[in-house]
Amino acid sequence: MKNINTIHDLAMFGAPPAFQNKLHVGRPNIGNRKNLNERLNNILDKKWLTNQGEYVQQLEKRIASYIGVKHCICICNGTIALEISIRALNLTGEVIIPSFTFIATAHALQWQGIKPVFCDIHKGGCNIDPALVEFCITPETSGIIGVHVWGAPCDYERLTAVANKHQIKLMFDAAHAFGCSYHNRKIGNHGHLEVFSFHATKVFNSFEGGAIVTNDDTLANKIRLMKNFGFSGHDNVVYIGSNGKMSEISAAMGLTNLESLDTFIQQNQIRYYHYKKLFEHIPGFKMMSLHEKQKSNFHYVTFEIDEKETGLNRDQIVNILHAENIIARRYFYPGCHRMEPYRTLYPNAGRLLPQTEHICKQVLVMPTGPSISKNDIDMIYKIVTFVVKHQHEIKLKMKNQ
Ligand code: T4K
Repeated sequence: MKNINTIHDLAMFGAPPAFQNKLHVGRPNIGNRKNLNERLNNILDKKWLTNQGEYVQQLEKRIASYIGVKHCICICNGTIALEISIRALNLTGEVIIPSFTFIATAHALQWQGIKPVFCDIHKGGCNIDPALVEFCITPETSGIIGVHVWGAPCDYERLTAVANKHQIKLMFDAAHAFGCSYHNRKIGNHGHLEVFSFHATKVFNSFEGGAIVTNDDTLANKIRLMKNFGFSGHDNVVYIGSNGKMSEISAAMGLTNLESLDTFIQQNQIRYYHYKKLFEHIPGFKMMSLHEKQKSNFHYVTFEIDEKETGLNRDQIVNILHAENIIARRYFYPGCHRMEPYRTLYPNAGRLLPQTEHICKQVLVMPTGPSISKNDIDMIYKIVTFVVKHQHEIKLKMKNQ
């Protein structure tokens, strides 16, 4: 399909005007600037920029208390946090993960010579299916990494049962799930450990950043050493390690944003329900539902597009929205198994991933967060309604180009 010049074409059909400025998924949330600037000045005055400084220590304590977990170790980003976690748990051979995740989950394994074994997700959601995990286990399997996609909790109970039965490790990529809860307990308390991303695009950001949280004292000590080259005091290296340290500037941003996190989540929630109220009237735009036992951070507004009803497929809709300056995203298209090096290494992986293949073609993530107003959402709704209503003319126009 060719990209149509949709601004021009939709306008010809009498569509509402396109947005003047681009509306993005993932605009950063920024807390109180005065507090941030004070902290930045303090860093510069004290000339202590990194290496487990005062702000990193404060942030670790506050996050641990917010989550209700014993240990929080701040790391320079979520990907390095995954890599260090994988090492700290001694994962080797094969590790089972979903393919429907950001590529970092798979790379963190492959980068260390461990084979990611892609498992399908369950119907009606986007998380790894515990029933299928069992079929992926071989004598080489050392662990499972569940991913709480869109902040929706994995099926902790069943994954724990599988991991215990086969005596393998269980950890979670909780990159999307900061501030989310399951059964009134904050995500971050399950498996051997859980990993957050504090990237700029996340509900809670520290510019770049991440954290590993765990209730296991021994593991926490090991991770602390590993993120600092394995140093235990001056001149004494006790493990192979890396440099996973968070800088003071990131921690200053983290502390500032933590003070506003409840507000960010409330603002997300208002937008989430505004989308829901409007879009439930649009055929073929099914909003991904929340788990009944879940408290969400409402950071992602995701739809499953049913082409039979919209008349246009997801990619056609994304092209049209982009031309209208609505920069919706296709996370996690085309699925890790269809990206390098995995598509070359495992060319047949898709045969075992029917639900992943299906969802990868249907998901659409809409712009949201405090930088998107309710009026913006009203306009997005009008444009989408228009597109669905005029699907036949638009399709004809596309065919003739
Ligand atoms: N596991 C999972 C499940 C993850 O989703 C991620 C990261 C990780 C692990 C790894 O954690 P980190 O190592 O990243 O801490 C973005 C993020 O870069 C990535 O962190 C995130 N997942 C992924 C889901 O989304 P892209 O390729 O979409 O980034 P990009 O540059 O296209 O930005 C997205 C949108 O955000 C843009 O349309 C504009 C907006 N934006 C972005 C930045 C960086 C801004 O407005 N300002 C900004 O500063 O990956």
